[in-house]
Amino acid sequence: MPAESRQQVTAKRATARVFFALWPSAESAGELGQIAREAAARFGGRATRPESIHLTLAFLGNVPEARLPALLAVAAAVSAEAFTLSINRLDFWAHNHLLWAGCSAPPAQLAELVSTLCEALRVAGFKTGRAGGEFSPHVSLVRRVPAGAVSSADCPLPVGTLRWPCSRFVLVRSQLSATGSNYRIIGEFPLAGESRG
Ligand code: 2AM
Repeated sequence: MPAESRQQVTAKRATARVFFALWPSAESAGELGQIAREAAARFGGRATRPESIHLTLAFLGNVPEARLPALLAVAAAVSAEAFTLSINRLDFWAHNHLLWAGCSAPPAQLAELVSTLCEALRVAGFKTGRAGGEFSPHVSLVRRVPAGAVSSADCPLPVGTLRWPCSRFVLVRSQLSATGSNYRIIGEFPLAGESRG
């Protein structure tokens, strides 16, 4: 095969691992990162670095790079309201050894954003999420917590309620490496109005 057409074939096959997320301010990420470090020191496992802390709205997995402009256009056309998350609890999923933070009462606007975004993606031919899985809003703080290390799940956040104003959502590209995932924001999309909640 001539070198040029081999390059063209490679370019066509290139994919990007991507997901849509809410990204915290540096301040909120710092506070959640501190909680993650303390929990990892206590229970074991790997704390999420502050710069990687996020809440996933829709996970797409590997998408052809050639489809990224279409993906950005779908998200740019989504109209949804701004809101504020009140992160106030820690919980643990034994099946994937994940300690996470969440809200006891997620705002209705969060579910609306996710359903509007996922429907727009579906119409545009993009597949999202875990097969058959419900959307469970969570912020992953410690991965690979050893089995049996966490005895009581669902406790209040040690710092009380953390307010996370959400006035935009983002498209993130994930690069897997030996030390974990590196994330890069490749698109930002505003939410309408003031972040309330
Ligand atoms: P997790 O934190 O619960 O592992 C980047 O990997 C982000 O996408 C993470 O927030 C991760 O969730 C989420 N993610 C990874 N694979 C996923 C899948 N198959 N379905 C839904 N979300 C996924």
